[in-house]
Amino acid sequence: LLNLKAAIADVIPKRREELLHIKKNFSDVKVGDITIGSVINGMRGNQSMYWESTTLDPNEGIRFHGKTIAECQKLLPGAPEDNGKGEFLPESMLWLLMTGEVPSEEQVRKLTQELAERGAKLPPHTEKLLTSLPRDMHPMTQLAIALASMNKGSIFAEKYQEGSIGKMDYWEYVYEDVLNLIAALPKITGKIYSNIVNDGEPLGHYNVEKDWSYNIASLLGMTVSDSVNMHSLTQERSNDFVNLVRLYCGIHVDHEGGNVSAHTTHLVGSALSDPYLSYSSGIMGLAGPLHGLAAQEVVRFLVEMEKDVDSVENVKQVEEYLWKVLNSSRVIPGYGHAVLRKPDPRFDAMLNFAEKRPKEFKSDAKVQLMKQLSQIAPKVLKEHGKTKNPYPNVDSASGILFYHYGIDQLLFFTVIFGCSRAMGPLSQLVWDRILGLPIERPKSIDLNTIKKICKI
Ligand code: AMX
Repeated sequence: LLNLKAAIADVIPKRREELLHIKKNFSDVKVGDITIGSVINGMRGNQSMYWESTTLDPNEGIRFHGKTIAECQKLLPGAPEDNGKGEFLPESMLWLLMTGEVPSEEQVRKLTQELAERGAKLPPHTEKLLTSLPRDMHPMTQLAIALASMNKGSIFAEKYQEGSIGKMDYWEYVYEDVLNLIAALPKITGKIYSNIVNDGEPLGHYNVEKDWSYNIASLLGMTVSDSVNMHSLTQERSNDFVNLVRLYCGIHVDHEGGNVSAHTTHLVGSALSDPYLSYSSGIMGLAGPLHGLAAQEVVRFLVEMEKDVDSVENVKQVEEYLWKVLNSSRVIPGYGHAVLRKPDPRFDAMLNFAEKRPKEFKSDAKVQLMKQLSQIAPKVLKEHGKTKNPYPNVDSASGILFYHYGIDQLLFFTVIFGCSRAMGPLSQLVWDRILGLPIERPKSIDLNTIKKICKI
């Protein structure tokens, strides 16, 4: 089956049957105990959400339908022009997330083409709205506004209003919205970036023959053939940048269901708000400094630290700098995680990207500092003794690599994260409707109830 929707339809009957069987026969089986600690501490460790495609192992990191990042890098198809030497395409990951199957080259080519065609034209009102926004408006606000505005064209919302579709068919219309939303992201992202750096004037062309990440790069002004080529990149460096976007977007798609952006999208969608409204809400959460905005915080941190230390080799000075931060009750951005307890394999993947290109990155002191920090900070954080995970998360490497190629608008990084993150939570939204999951409504408890339970 070459068409993604048909491939999903093919696996639906079996999955529906499995979940129905579990619901009918095992609904009373206990998953775990909820403690008072979990209630007042951000629901940590509380296993109470169903998530279809990814799980986060505290030690091994993320798995996409059971596959690690390294396995995905081996198995998922890349762009034809890279001849197997580049990164896998986020389109390949989207296929895996939606179907649970590794796609063939041909399936990925078709999906790439379908997304490129769907994304060739933004709805005129969204384009106009983006043009009208203040140039200094927070890029994530611009993204959330653009996505929410696309709800005007939601096929699911329209069909639902008409009352013409049954519950088991909702997914088909949600799917259409989800694909249209993901397809629109390169143009929206390009428009936001050009609002910030070029007074709204386009920095590149949308090329319908190319893949989703290539178009993001082009519209940021970063390809040789389809952009104004903002930083006079050579063909080789431009190809590397496109592959950086592919890698970054391929591995940020999902991090199981409980993180703020994924959970928000799922929660809002459970009220049957359409995918545009649901993901726009997820984007609002991704904008927080403890979540997606951390990449920007890291770049700022590295830029400041580089000014303060004589050399990246000066371990003692770097340690002192870190202690200064910790002693002033600030966090070390890019370190720690709510679930992970080991270095983030996504961090390793980003670091490997730089390590594979020594000529490119060796003389970039900030990139070297990022690498050096991943050796020093865990020791300092362990000594500090508070954080449960003293190791680098993905954000400690990602922003600084974009910065290296000249994307220096720090607040903008999270928009690229927002492009990638659309794929996981929105695949889940399709599955939420396939499986007929209900509106979410956990029970909250007040202080008196807590005291009663604790007998105090
Ligand atoms: N630097 C200093 N202190 C840290 C720390 C860090 N990097 N990470 C955690 N801590 C502190 C916490 O603030 C908390 O202190 P408190 O008891 O005084 O409130 C204590 O250690 C225990 O926290 P935890 O259970 O280890 O982490 P958490 O689940 O509460 O929070 C996270 C997780 C990611 C928000 C936190 O580690 C953090 O703030 N990190 C820095 C920001 C960051 O890198 N965020 C990106 C996360 C990945 C993503 O979503 N993109």
